[in-house]
Order: sequence, then structure tokens, then C-alpha cells
Amino acid sequence: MSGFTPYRPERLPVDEMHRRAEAFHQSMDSRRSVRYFSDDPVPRELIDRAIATASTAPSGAHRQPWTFVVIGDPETKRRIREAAEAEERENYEGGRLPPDWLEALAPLGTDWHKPYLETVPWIVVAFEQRYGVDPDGNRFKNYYVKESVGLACGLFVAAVHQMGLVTLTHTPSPMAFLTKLLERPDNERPFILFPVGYPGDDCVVPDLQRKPLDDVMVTFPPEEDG
Ligand code: IYR
Repeated sequence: MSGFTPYRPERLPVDEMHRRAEAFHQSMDSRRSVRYFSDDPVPRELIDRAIATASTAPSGAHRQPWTFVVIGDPETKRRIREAAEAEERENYEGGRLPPDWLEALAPLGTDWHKPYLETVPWIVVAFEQRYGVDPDGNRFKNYYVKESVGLACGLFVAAVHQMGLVTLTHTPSPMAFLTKLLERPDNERPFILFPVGYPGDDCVVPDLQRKPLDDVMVTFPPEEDG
């Protein structure tokens, strides 16, 4: 650590706070997970910027225990698709997903086919660093790794949305094949795979509703009525 430095973010007028809060909520509420992508190219710098934004996330002991692997090479995308589809076929048709899980997925219309893994200009795979390795090869502990990487991935999703692109939080299961295929070291585990691009002209999304605020929030102690 390098000591402390003053931090004085601008204090906004309350009406401006409301305006920004509402605008940000509206923007994020318009985000959807997408499974139909265009093959239109996306500048690499935009992907870099989204990852830089993700990497601003808070993390346990500021260890930033994540690695984002960027894939634009068609042959690697093809190999990822092949391996992901083999696993998912086993899930959907080989009996690996129990009936209740299949039932929960039915409204989303998902199946083992993942053609978008080849269509998209970019795939980004977030890896969690279960432990760190210093330049001398010594292991050190990381803390709250899943919370940290989850936060970074949330910011990645928001960054992609903010620039007018779309993504999907894809977790082909099991996804150990990604460690090998992308030649990641032993301390890393795949966390989420993000196809990133523009939505395809054929893009549809399930007609989902988000839970109303009162279903996801309680006040404690409860406020008196009236
Ligand atoms: N990984 C599978 C199944 C799947 C699981 C959940 I939970 C989802 O919200 C969506 C899909 C797949 O990608 O199809």
C-alpha cells in the first residue's frame, strides 16, 4: 500500500442526484441478455475499455483476483463453440440437467445449440484467480474471490450495455475446458463467458418482467403504516 490520498468526489444538488439515479436505472433496466448476435465487427478498443471498467470493481484486500481473456480468432471461437455445445448437449439431452432445472429454463427457450459463440466478433472469458502467484512463483491468498469477480463481471455487463453493445452471461457447464483451451495457469478457474457484439437483426428476447422493488427490498425495522 502507498498510504492515503484525499478523496473528494463532487457533492451534487439533490435534484441532480435524482435525475442521474433515474437515468441510470432506466438505462440499466433496458439491458437484456441476448442470444442472437450480428457478426458486425466491433473495435477491439471498446472491449479493452469494458474490461478496464470491470477492473475498477472493489475486491477483497484489493487483490483484483481476475483475468479477462479476449478471443477474436475464428478458430478459437470455433473450438469454444464445439466444446461448449458438447457439454451442453450432455446437460440438455444426456440427462445431466434434472427435470426441475429444465422446467426453469423452458421460458428462456435455451437448448444446447450455441451458434452465437462463432457469430460474435468477440468472446471475453472472465477467470477467477483462486490464489495469487508472485513473480518468484510463490502462492499468496486471495480473499472473497467470487464476490470480487462477480462485482467485476457486473461492471463489465454495465460497460458493454453503456456502449450500445449486447452480451450474455454464459456459463457453459462444466466449463473446465476453457482453462485448457485458453492455456490458463493452475490458479485460475473460468467464471463467466461473455459473447459480445451487436444484436442480430433476428434478435428476440424472452418477454420477462423484473421483480418490483417491493419484492426485492425490505426495511428493517419495518416502517409503521400511515
Ligand atoms: N448453461 C446452460 C443452461 C443454462 C442455465 C441457466 I441457470 C440459465 O439461466 C441459462 C442456461 C446454457 O447455457 O444453456
